[in-house]
Amino acid sequence: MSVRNRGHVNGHANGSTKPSQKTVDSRTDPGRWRLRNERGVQTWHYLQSDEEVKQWPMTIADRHCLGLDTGLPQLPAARTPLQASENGLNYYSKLQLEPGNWGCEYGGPMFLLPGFIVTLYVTDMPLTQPEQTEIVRYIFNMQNLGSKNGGDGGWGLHVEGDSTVFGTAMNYTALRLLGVSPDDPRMRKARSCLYDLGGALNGPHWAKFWLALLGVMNWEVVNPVPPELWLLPDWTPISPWRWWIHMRMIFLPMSFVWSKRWVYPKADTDPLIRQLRQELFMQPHDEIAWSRYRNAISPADNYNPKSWLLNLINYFLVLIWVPYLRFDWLIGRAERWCWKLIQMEDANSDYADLAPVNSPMNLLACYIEEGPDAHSVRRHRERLQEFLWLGKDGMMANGTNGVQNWDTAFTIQAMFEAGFATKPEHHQTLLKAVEFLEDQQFLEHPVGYEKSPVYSDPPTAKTSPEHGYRHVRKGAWGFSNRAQGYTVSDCTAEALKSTLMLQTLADPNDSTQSLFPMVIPEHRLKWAADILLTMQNKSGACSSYEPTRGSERLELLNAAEVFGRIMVEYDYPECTTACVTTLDRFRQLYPDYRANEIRRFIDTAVQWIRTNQREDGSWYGSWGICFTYAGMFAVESLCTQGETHANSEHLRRACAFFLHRQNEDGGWGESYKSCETAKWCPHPDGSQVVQTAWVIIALVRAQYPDKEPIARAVKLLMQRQQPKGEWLQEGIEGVFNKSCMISYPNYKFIFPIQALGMYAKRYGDADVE
Ligand code: LAN
Repeated sequence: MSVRNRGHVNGHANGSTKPSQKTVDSRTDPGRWRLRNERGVQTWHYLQSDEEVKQWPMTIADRHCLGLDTGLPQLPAARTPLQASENGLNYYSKLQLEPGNWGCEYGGPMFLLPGFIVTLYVTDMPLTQPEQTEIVRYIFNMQNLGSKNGGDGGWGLHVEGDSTVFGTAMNYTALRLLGVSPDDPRMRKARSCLYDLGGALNGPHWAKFWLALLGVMNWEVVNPVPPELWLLPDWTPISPWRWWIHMRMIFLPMSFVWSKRWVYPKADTDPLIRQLRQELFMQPHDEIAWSRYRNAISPADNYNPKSWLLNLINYFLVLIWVPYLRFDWLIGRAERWCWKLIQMEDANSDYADLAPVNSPMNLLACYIEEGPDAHSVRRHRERLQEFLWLGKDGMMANGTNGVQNWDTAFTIQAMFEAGFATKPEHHQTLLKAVEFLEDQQFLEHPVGYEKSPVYSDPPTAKTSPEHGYRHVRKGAWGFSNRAQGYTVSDCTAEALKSTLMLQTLADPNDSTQSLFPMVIPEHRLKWAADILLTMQNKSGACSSYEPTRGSERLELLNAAEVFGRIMVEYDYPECTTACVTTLDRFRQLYPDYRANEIRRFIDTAVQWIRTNQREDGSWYGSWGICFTYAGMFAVESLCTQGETHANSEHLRRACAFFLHRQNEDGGWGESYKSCETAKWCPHPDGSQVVQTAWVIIALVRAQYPDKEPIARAVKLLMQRQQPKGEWLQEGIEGVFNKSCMISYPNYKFIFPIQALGMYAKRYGDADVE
């Protein structure tokens, strides 16, 4: 997509503040939006002319995503679980996208769009008018108004959360930068909410960072982000390469921008910025003693208060390090090394970058270093487009540049587990899905790995500055697509597992023949197994992107305030299970390949799953809400070892945990508060389709001896099914960093389809009353 022909409307980026009524309170014609999907690179386009509309017809998936009538037929009502599963699949399979994958919005976090808008504003790179209109619509739709979260007019950290300064100050700013008038009644309400929370000065670190570079705050209010940390020798326990990848990859461009104290050059003359300086604070802007507010934060934002140690370090940095010891040569060296690492990150991901926080920050770093016309800046701008997603409520920033690999792998598994993989009518769908995965596997390691001193084949988890401290990736899959370039342990595992499921399936009519071709050849399956073998922690468990590189004590340096457990990689039952169950399947196919290592991996990982179980029989989930999600995974791990309810104390406890929490209507419903508090919290709306499906899958796998409670849960799924086979969106499904929720809208198809099919397979497909 070309930057040049992006319509420049509203004039916001050149300082004009005139709000255009076109942006505010209007919406675009939904019938003109199309999702383009080029080998998993997904972008939304607004068609200008009728001719274009004719040339590029809307797909069923487009309509589904936008909440329009899909035109799909009503299906004969399901009488049995398998029929219900099939009806669900009938609807859901129509949402498969051209390259073979599934996609959907991936919203939830409310701090992503504002970062985009601020970055595009200060770099003079406006969005098109239709995009602006839809973003404004989205942000307003997510405002806490009416019955939504107390209706105080603010925004939370995520769409279901109570208002915070972070959410409110940043989304308010984004709306203003998009041309919304401060006199709009919803903006007045937002300001009053912001003032009730103490104004923008009570925002967390990241809010202060964005508002400082926009020129609305002064850099003195931002706690230090010294790039010098990157110069520490690798052996130091606090070196950034040891941190969780998201934290270090955000710290990187943030420290670069902080070091330069870069401010939007037109800030002082831009009337809009001058207005924001009045609107966001409770005191006159000129009178604010900025440095006094470095640590000011509203209780609503302060999920994870800064430690005494971090506060001490910040005082040292502000009072001694920065004024007296931060010599120019040191600053120069630190900035140069950071810039090098930023370039490596850009090269490794073709400017997509790890996630939608570091992506706009890296864009800004390139803009500062190389100027507005640089290739790096243009390419960043193009790739930023992949994060923008149009849903029925407007345009949001997705949490990643899509959910392509993840949802596709789970869809294959659901179809396989439900028994559809051998049915000729579903063959094409599955073949296309696995062909998509084939196309998305990484075939090369990160730039520099092969020439680095830690190179080996098969690879290890060893890392070095020569390849930007990245984890190996040849043979791996990421969460979204190949173009993003980041190995994730469980994404690799789930993709490999689903491929193995299909590629080892015998033709039911001729068991000497396999039903699917070897879409992914043997050597590449082995590369993927090699990757999984690099993923294990000393504990036996697996983490998300890399094995743990630093001590949990690094959490003392968690400066973000709004998130918990972010500084290092942790042990996760979800990721561990994905790796264990996949390697178990892999060794059945290739029993001689690295057999001892795989056996040891599986034994220690499953042992970790056992010890990670809580007294009450549950496991805490970090990526889905919450105990129902993690429980489903952990149970699967134990089942691969031949454990069942009959022979395993662990599984008996796991089942008991679930059964004690089953609702009257037969389902399960767990609130996101479980993630925040690490204690079971029932969902305020009662049973949820997705969580009910997770528990059914766990109970069926564990061979829970009493069919009755499972049958009641199955009945709930069937009752909630709509006439066309779909299920409606309920509460948010996913989480990260304990406090931020994120949506997985395809889960309401994937897991009920799987649960109903698995139930029918095990207990028979009798009519459900
Ligand atoms: C994701 C999305 C997918 C998720 C799973 C694969 C489900 C998980 O099992 C492993 C971790 C992973 C890959 C994951 C990590 C953190 C992400 C990237 C996200 C939750 C999506 C958005 C989030 C990212 C950190 C958002 C940016 C915000 C920050 C606080 C850095």
